[in-house]
Amino acid sequence: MASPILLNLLLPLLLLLLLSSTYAKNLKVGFYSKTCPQAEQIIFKEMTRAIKVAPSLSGALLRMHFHDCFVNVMHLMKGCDGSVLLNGTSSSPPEKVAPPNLSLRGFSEIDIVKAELEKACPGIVSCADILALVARDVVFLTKGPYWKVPTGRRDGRRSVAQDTRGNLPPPTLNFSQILTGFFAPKGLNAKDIIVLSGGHTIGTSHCSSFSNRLYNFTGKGDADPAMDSHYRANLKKKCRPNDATTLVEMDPGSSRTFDEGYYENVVKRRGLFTSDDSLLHNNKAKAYLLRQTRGSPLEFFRDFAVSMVKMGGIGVLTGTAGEVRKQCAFVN
Ligand code: HEM
Ligand SMILES: *[C@@H]1O[C@H](CO)[C@@H](O)[C@H](O)[C@H]1NC(C)=O
Ligand SMILES: *[C@@H]1O[C@H](CO)[C@@H](O)[C@H](O)[C@H]1NC(C)=O
Ligand SMILES: *[C@@H]1O[C@H](CO)[C@@H](O)[C@H](O)[C@H]1NC(C)=O
Ligand SMILES: CC(=O)N[C@H]1CO[C@H](CO)[C@@H](O)[C@@H]1O
Repeated sequence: MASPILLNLLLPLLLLLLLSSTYAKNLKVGFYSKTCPQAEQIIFKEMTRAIKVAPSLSGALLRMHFHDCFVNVMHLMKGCDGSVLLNGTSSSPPEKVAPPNLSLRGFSEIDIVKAELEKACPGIVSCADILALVARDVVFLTKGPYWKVPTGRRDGRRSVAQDTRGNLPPPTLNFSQILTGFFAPKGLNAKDIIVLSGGHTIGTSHCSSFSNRLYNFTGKGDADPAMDSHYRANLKKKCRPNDATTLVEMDPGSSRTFDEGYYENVVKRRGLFTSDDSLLHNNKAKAYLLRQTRGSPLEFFRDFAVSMVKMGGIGVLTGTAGEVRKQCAFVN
């Protein structure tokens, strides 16, 4: 039997080893270049097909990677580990059915990609990496930037609905609340919020995610005075009170094109969520917003790629931690 003294010495060392295997620096561009050289090509080809058939998937799939990375229980170092895709067991409902994830779509598209990868290179490409590569591809396919995605993530083995609470930022929060409550604890900073919020240039939102700003902002049946009144009138035509099903474009008229339109909207007080509008009330964010309204997306594109790589490194499992799932909906 090991002596308690030996254990006392070994345990911290073991923990250190465990933790170091979760550092994002262990990811690398081209991780599959020997084990599955065609992996990224297979994903890109399938995404090209899918976005052509169902353009609205682009927003859903970008958001899915964000959610995967942010559901991060600190003591378990869980982050971009594909857990958002798990179906769970009857005794523990999966992240999929937790309230903030109800609006997630695109699971079956991930299953299609995974099935093709399993055919080409069984058991090699993780679901967590698929989400990161798919997010990059949908941005590129909607005319946004392209970037090299560091890979080598492994899939986690735990998913409970409980995990999403307190991890995903609600749209009703302001900039400083999102920074201190959600981004900073994950190693992301104010600039990352400003830049990644630009992801709202594609995709749709349910009316219920912002209808408080139209109908009942302070609980007195009032509207949010911070929202442009013409924009509000238009939204009210689309969204009835307590409307849980209608979808609206987040960047009206250009919600399938990744561009700087989001920032132009926010500057015009046409950000959909309080969290979007709050960028206008932070000096650093406002300066950034204004620069993006000058007609060139280059600064935003470059920054978006950098912040996506950063986000993609949150709490990843690498080396021999976790596993490579055979099916993204189930642990092996
Ligand atoms: C900063 C904090 C954020 C908040 C509060 C937030 C909140 C939301 C909400 C409430 C929706 C609408 C969901 C619905 O009703 O269907 C949404 C959609 C979306 N979000 Fe965010 N989000 C944030 C950050 C991000 C980030 C970092 C990304 C990715 C880089 C992102 C990408 C998207 C996309 C693409 C959609 C559209 C989804 C679709 O078309 O189905 N968001 N977000
Ligand atoms: C996962 O569960 C959903 C219902 O929550 C079901 O529709 C879907 O078919 C399941 N996925 C798989 C691969 O069994
Ligand atoms: C953000 O919201 C919190 C809570 O309502 C408030 O205390 C804080 O002053 C707000 N920050 C800004 C910059 O508006
Ligand atoms: C507005 O919010 C208040 C407080 O949450 C609630 O009591 C009231 O019923 C709401 N009114 C409407 C029209 O939804
Ligand atoms: C698809 C699904 O799981 N919908 C459920 C989401 O959660 C709400 C409650 O928060 C249920 O009413 C839905 O049935």
